[in-house]
Amino acid sequence: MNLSAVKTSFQQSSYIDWHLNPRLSDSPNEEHDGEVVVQTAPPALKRPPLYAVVLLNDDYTPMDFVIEVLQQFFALDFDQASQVMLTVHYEGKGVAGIYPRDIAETKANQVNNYARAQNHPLLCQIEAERE
Ligand code: TYC
Repeated sequence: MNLSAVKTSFQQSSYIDWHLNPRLSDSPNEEHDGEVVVQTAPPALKRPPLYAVVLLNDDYTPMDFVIEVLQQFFALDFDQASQVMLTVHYEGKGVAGIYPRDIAETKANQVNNYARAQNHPLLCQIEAERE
């Protein structure tokens, strides 16, 4: 069987997928010899709403531990982590990172669980970002 015979038998088989069919068109309302032509709509994509993962200050969690957490769970380098830790220490709270909801919730839970496991009162919460 040569290539064109293979193509013909493929087109005649039920394996051909409708969106691969060369009769389908990108331009709207086209008619080809009375055949109905289907146009696929572009997918409507929206950015997911974002949430800030926020660390809260307390009087007992060691500064070194907060810096370690920020490096470990939020991929900050030492200088960035120190900045965020000091913002929390002096202003009461600070943003560790901004993510879609599921990721923000997971990170906040991981931090809270890790802090509890190490017997520190450090608290992490998520806050919806303004659109
Ligand atoms: N205030 C703490 C201290 O003086 C340090 C600290 C920083 C605690 C940030 C929590 O999220 C925090 N040891």
